[in-house]
Amino acid sequence: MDASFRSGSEVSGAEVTKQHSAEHSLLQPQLSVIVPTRNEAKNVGPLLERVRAATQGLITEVIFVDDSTDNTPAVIEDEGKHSPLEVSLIARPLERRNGLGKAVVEGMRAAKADWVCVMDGDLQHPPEVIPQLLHHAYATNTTLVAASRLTEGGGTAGLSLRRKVISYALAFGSRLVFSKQLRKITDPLTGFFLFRRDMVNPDDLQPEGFKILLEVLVRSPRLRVSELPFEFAERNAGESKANSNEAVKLFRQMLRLSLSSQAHLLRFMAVGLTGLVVNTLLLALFTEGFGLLYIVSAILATQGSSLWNFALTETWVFRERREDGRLFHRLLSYMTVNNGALLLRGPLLVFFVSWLSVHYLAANVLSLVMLMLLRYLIADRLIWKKSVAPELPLAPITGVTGEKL
Ligand SMILES: Nc1nc2c(ncn2[C@@H]2O[C@H](COP(=O)(O)OP(=O)(O)O)[C@@H](O)[C@H]2O)c(=O)[nH]1
Ligand SMILES: [Mg+2]
Repeated sequence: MDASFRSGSEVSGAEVTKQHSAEHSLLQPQLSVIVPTRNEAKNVGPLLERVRAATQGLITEVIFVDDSTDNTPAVIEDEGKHSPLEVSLIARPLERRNGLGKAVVEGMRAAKADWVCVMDGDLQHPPEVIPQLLHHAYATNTTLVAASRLTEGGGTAGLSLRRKVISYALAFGSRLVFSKQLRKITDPLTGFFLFRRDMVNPDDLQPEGFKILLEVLVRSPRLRVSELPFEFAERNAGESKANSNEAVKLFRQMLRLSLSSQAHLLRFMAVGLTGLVVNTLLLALFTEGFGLLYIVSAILATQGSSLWNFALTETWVFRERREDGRLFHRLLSYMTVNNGALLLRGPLLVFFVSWLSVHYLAANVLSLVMLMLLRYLIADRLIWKKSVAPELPLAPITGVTGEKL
């Protein structure tokens, strides 16, 4: 086969080399397989051959994202030329080597197919499972399928007892913390999964260390998720790069993920506190300075502090959700909600004090917190709501066995 070789810049700033086979170079791939590698020279050849055999009938590209210190990149270039698959190599320069998870994200940016599969390069993830994952995605109408070592039918034969215990414990811990996002997932730390490319935005992902799937699941709320058991095999050749540092990085990642899923609420509350100060100052100014009746001052002060809150909410709390041209509409909605909240506090106070016999000071705080949450929900769900692109149906693809998937 007359393989061509060229250097390109498909990924911004990346050193990407591509080996195109004559067969597939002009065709849009149907499946992108991302393989992060660090010193896997002996595994590249067998991996490519087994991926080729397993994905026959599909136009498949394999993207290696490499951080090796051995001759793995040279082997990838050489094997890539001889493989009928479209093989790309992102060889990361020393200064861009920032861990396995972020290597996978670079691969996602370069992927061209509708479906993306992430797998290890040491054959612990058997390539024969790839078509099963794809088949499962279509059969269950899900947009991410995780290959699980820990569910019934799966296995961890390739792990030492120590690694098994760690895997179970970390899986258990992360399912506890992210129970909502992980309710259908037994093995959130598996490195073997397949997903629809349009459902995951690489810009939203900042994984630390090894655990990329957890990051994908927590940061991609549009995904419909399922899993499939598989047997985690022995390493083919070479050595594991996992060490106890990874557990520390995982804890940091979990902390950041849980904080960031509350980030909007925390910012909204911080803005609310500054608004309280502005409100009090204006109230004093109108009453003492201009001699207005305190009720009139309170109404005016609320307009002032609401404008202040709006400016901060627009430019900080929900800054990434601003839609051009609807600023006035958002301002009007926000002022209406805040004035409405003011009207609601009276009846709410009466309800707590007279009906539930709550002390009036506690009732006051309670009503403030409740209205803050209500205002937050309205702001989050209605005024600055996240725009969601509609999910377009994908064309069915003809699979490895020729059957319609
Ligand atoms: N690009 C890249 N790949 C890595 C890095 N560390 C590990 N890998 C690859 O990620 C996959 C899983 O790593 P491995 O050491 O086998 O971890 P284990 O299976 O948990 O023991 C293998 O393909 C490694 O070559 C890294 O820092 N950068
Ligand atoms: Mg491994």
